[in-house]
Amino acid sequence: MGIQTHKTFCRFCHANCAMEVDVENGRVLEVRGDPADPAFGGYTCLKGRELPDSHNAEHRLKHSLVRNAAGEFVETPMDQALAHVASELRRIIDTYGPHSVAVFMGSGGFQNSAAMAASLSFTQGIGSRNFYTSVTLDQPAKVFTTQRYGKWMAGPNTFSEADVAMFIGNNPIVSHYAPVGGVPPFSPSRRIRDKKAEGLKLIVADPRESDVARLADIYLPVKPGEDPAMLAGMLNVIIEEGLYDRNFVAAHVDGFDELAEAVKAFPPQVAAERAGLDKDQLIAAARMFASGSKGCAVTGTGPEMAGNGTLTEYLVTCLNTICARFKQEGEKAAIPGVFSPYQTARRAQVAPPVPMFGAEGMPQSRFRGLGHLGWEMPCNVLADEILTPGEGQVRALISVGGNPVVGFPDQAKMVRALDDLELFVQIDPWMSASAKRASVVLAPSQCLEREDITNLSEWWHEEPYARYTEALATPPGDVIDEYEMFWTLAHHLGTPMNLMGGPLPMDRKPSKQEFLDLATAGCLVKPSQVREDCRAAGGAAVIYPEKHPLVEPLDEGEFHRFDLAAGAMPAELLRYSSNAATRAGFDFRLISRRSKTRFNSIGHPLKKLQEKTTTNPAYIHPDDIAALGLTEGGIVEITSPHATIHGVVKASDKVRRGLVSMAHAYGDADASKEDVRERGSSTNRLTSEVVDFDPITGQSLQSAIPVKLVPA
Ligand SMILES: Nc1nc2c(c(=O)[nH]1)N[C@H]1C(S)=C(S)[C@@H](COP(=O)(O)OP(=O)(O)OC[C@H]3O[C@@H](n4cnc5c(=O)[nH]c(N)nc54)[C@H](O)[C@@H]3O)O[C@H]1N2
Ligand SMILES: Nc1nc2c(c(=O)[nH]1)N[C@H]1C(S)=C(S)[C@@H](COP(=O)(O)OP(=O)(O)OC[C@H]3O[C@@H](n4cnc5c(=O)[nH]c(N)nc54)[C@H](O)[C@@H]3O)O[C@H]1N2
Ligand code: SF4
Ligand SMILES: [Mo]
Repeated sequence: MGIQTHKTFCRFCHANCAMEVDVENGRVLEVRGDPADPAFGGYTCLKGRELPDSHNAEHRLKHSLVRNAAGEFVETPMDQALAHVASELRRIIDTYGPHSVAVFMGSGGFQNSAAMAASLSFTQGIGSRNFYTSVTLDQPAKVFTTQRYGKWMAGPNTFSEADVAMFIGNNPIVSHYAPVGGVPPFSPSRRIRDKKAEGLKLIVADPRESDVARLADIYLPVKPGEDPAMLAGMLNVIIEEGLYDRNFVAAHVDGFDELAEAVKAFPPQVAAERAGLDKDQLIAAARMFASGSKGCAVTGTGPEMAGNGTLTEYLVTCLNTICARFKQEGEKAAIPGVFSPYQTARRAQVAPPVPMFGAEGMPQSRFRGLGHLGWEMPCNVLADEILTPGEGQVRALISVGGNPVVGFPDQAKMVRALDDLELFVQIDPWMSASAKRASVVLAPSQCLEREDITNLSEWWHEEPYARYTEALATPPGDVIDEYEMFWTLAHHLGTPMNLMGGPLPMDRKPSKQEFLDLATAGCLVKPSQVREDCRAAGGAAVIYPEKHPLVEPLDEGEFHRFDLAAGAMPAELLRYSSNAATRAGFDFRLISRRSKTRFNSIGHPLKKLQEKTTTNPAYIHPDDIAALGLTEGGIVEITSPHATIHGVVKASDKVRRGLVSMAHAYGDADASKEDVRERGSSTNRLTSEVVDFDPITGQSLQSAIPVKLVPA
């Protein structure tokens, strides 16, 4: 057959970079960026370029594994493994009721365009409230805040039209992640440089001088966890100096006076001191942000995980709201979202409120007053739901592309919980830290062996850009797509799967195209149509300019306003102002960062990525290294009030003093000082979701963790 070249897109991460792939006899030979793609222009990163190794690796799981009576894994044909899982689920549901089955979709699951709809509809179909995703380990406050304090139906200003931008604990050059309004992940560094050449003013707040901080006009080295002081100080300046949009506030915003009163507790001197900043820099940042005409403040994971995530997100919402950083009538809607089923028009007004955590009638967990966020339970109750006897105790868990052993807070407790389950099914192409503890490991196909659409990445595309890729490589062994696994389980159990467009057929397995059409019903262009159009374009992306929704005028009959004084806000700011976050004896803070060579725990088995690093170094300021008697390349013992881990010391003058900056999702439950160079360690061993957590979302402290450091 010879070598064939196809156009497709990467699914190692959510960015979905446009790629060309060379395939011979169904085997992936090489991938490279597609220079002809209008959004990506040939851009890829070193993780995506390892897709061939990922698909072809010898030790990839090509068959499913089921534990026998002696506790050993036995290679089992997929249909038998699924029948076994279904019969175990039936027994558990019959014994304990439907809530005893939990499903967790992690970041490896999100990369399959059908897995979210499949796993959610499966869980709802069996009648369980216990559906979890990594969104609640990640940035639940963003979801909560936009719904609670007001969501502009037409969307925010986009990065391409901005003349000012502020990135708070977000490093898109490495993470390829930003909320809408931040920089899209298509060649992010070049995009920021180009915008700066056009005059963009960039403010970055991060306790370490991150990759993106090096491009900033104003860099604010904020103390971890003290973003609320910095933001309240900026709001204080903007309100005192009258730099906000008075007309917009009068027309659309309630609660402004309460906000203005609350930020009086943070005059610049007080705010700067608490946040560890220079007062004049803070004032300059406030003026720079407010003097722009378009452009948003956005946050990444850092400040959300640093203890006051909801308060931080709320203050960022206030900044964007009082400066009116939104799309206006007659403009194109911020993000067209070709595959997103939009039920509502994109109007120049605030959307009706959506019930969120704690709202009456929403499913509740048994812990800490936490309940459903949208349709999912927060991850930080899962270990307790498994370990605590009583009505609703979780006895079976299906994890699709998640890695609870390294991704969740309190590693030791999560491991106890997983080991306590009657059935733990891990859907994973690798013998990951979690797969090792499973009762059944189901081996999925990998991305180039699947059909997929770009629904995960489309919230970054300012144009109606869409793709449908064919399956281009032949799956080895006995592996199938995750949506087929959930369908087969539901088929065995006799339970329904209802998608956006109605029920899936359960008497015959639907094709992926049929599944995707139903899952996105009501979207701008159906996946089956995009598939045809992409085929006609030789597999390339298609842009549908005529489908771009325009922002419609305000509808007086459906009028809503932002409410900046709803719920716990701004009272939380006053609580924060009188509460200094100190922990006697733990004078350092461990802050999270992303590893360039891994996507969370994805990529550990790949050779070229291992050649770059096998550990997650502990980055520490050289003066702290000297003061603590540590040595570059030596091992540091890192102790929180909860536990101890080890790290390989790496000097970095980009990190503020008093900090250690480390990536998560390395190591394993049994990783130790002896193998920290080969495996790295799990920062989540240091955390506890019942000791340090956001009072509103339950988000655990996964950054700004109090620690002490000693040479090991
Ligand atoms: N301390 C601390 N903790 C954190 C964070 C932090 O910054 N600091 N970040 C949090 C965030 S933002 C997130 S999103 C979570 C992530 O937490 P999780 O989603 O639980 O963890 P991942 O490491 O992404 O798990 C990915 C799993 O998918 C598997 N996998 C790889 N390829 C495939 C595939 O093609 N198909 C399938 N089915 N599986 C595949 C991998 O082997 C791995 O087991 O961690 C959170 N935890
Ligand atoms: N290469 C790679 N890319 C990834 C991932 C990966 O593991 N590797 N993970 C993916 C996932 S799941 C997600 S959710 C996204 C996340 O995307 P981002 O949020 O952009 O993730 P980071 O690059 O860790 O950037 C977070 C920044 O917050 C800073 N920070 C830490 N604590 C604080 C604080 O208290 N305040 C402030 N202001 N800053 C703080 C850190 O120093 C860091 O620079 O990235 C995704 N992309
Ligand atoms: S940024 Fe993400 S999608 Fe793009 S090549 Fe890297 S891993 Fe793949
Ligand atoms: Mo994430």
